[in-house]
Amino acid sequence: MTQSETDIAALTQDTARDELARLATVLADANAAYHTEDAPRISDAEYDRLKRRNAAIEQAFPDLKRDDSPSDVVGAAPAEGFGKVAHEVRMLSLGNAFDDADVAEFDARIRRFLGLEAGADLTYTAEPKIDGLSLSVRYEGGQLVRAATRGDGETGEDVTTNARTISDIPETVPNAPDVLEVRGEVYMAHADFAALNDRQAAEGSKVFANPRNAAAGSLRQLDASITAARPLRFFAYAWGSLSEPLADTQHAALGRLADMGFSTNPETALCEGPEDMLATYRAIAARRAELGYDIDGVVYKVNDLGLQGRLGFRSTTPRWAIAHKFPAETAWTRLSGIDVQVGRTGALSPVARLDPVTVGGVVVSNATLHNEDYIAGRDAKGHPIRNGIDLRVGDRVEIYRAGDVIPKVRDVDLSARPEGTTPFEMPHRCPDCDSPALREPGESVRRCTGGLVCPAQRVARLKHLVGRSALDIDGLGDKEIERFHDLGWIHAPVDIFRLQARYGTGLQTVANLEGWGETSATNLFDAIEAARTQPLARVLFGLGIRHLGEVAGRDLARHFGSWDALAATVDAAIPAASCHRAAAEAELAERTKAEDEGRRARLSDARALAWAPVEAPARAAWDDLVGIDGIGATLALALCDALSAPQERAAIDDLFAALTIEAPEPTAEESPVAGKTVVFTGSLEKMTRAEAKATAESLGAKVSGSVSSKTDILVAGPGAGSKAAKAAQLGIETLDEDAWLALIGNA
Ligand code: JCF
Repeated sequence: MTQSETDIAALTQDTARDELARLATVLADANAAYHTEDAPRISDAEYDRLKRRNAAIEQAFPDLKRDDSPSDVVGAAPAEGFGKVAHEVRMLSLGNAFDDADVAEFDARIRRFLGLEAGADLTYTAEPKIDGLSLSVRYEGGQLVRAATRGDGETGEDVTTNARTISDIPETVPNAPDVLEVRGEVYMAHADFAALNDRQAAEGSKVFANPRNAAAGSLRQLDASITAARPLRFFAYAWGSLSEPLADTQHAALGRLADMGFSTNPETALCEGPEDMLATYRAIAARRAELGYDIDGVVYKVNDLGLQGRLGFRSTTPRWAIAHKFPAETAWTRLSGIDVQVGRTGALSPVARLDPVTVGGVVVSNATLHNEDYIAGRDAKGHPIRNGIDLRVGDRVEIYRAGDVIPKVRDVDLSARPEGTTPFEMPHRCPDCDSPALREPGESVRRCTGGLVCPAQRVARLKHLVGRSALDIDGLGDKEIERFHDLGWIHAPVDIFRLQARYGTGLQTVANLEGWGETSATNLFDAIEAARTQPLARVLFGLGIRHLGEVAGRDLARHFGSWDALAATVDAAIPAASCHRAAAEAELAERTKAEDEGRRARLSDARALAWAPVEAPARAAWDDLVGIDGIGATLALALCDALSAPQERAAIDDLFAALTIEAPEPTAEESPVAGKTVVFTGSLEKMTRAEAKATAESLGAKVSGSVSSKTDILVAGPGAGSKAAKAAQLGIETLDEDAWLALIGNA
């Protein structure tokens, strides 16, 4: 049994359900980061591992499979800013094979499905799997009419204007079927990527982490002239809607696409069965570095299109194709030191300093070590990783860099451990400000408790505040923040808005600093003045409060409308926060005890006891906070913590005093649901939950996640449960989806 199978066998219904919930969140986040924000947060190998783990748990506990199971998801929903395109034929992703046995099983499965006799001929194509992003290009009457990204497989982004700038994508196609959708991969060649990054660096613009990100960032430009200036290429490998078939085989269809003027991969080969496929895989892997573009595996497809048709699809992947992935690239080197960095929220992050080593073509000298448990050889649940072996300075370690994200340590060679090493100990005081650094129960991260007293946290938070998604001040980036902070000119957030008054004229001025002049100083002061007027959501996000991301910033801004209203509710809820925490701790303590009949009762007793001292107004304020759709107890706690810390509170109040908050978008006053609090429950059939929420909010309604006496309307779809019952009990108006649509006037 492998490691992962052992612990799946040890899972209970409860732990399996919890883990599936966690995997759904982690994978959805990873998906969003990868597809929508062009900024991968976890490596491809890690992503694949988590997805496999999820599938394995689902197989062991089929009843626990979630409605939002990551197994059913392809890519992520389209980002805002581009038009949407519904794909007539779904754009699929591929299942993965990781070793020879998986490839043999792929072939065996197909033979079983088709009922082929042993030894019967079955031909496959094998081609390099390009590490780019997929695109569907539609031609009508031989003329390019539309190009769309994959998006979530059903709906992609309209990138027609951008795609027209790619020279591998012809504008007109001779002898094409009347309707032709060509699918393939947009990518950037190594040489073009290097030249682009040189250019970007020279201009002081963003340097891309890898060709895939560069290709994605270039294709998904709202300004097509930028795409035009980027050297993108395209390999065609599949098709969507067709008014007539292209050919009888995959290989011949690729030949036709090539005849029509598309680039098809010249490495594509025909294989007679698994042995041949594996030989081709090894040959392509051996030539990987010479190809001139990134590939991350080999794609095999059944060659006969008639057989492809019979094989069909599973939920998101074709049965007739599979991607045989390359293992993540690794290299061994020496761990020369472990530094501890302090982040914006005070988290102490251990960073491995490495003797520089090349991994997958990039020189690596640092790697993330996550947290102290990871270094000690334990995962978040206390299970052993690396067979429980810890990492010590001086160790020989194996580094991997799959998906070109932050390098990580995969393994350690215990036999090479020098004498006299000692286990790493995470400092219990902040390396920057010497405040105590504490670990909360159930958390793997140790945090500096210095808050704004800690220079490292202060600088990190100032950088966050002026960042693109927050105040977005031109000319005030990370470097400038560090400089002004070191000079003591910007200490608290509000100092940004006092910079001109204090250092605009006189002896010490920004203009007199090295590298600055009158013009650049004036430009900076102008940009700061312009940034005084801000939407509430951006400022809330910019505060850098834990768990308060962009989405939560918008939700809170919409719900409260002003800082004063939000602060009043949080202030009122502060007594409830400590009770919530006490209840959670009591529950945690109870849960670690043996499972027995009385546990449930004791859990609810513990909860009731902890909540008993809370007065009604605090309780109401707390419920108001956590009742906002998308705002949970975790964020509510973080808000209470931030606002009850005197220094921090003063810094925030000062900042708001210096700002002008933009009036929120006027909502339709005459809308029948303006000002009403609406709750959606059960399944909606005509729109997604997200769309329903957005529509209601655009009509001036507040959307809440739970039913309370403040709820005005409950929209209940099929499968509505406890919320519908509670609404009935409270006498709240309940509508079905059609009645809701009729009410808002677009049934
Ligand atoms: O190169 C690729 N990334 C690639 C992706 C190649 C293929 O032949 C594919 C693919 C995704 C889906 N074929 C399908 C059906």
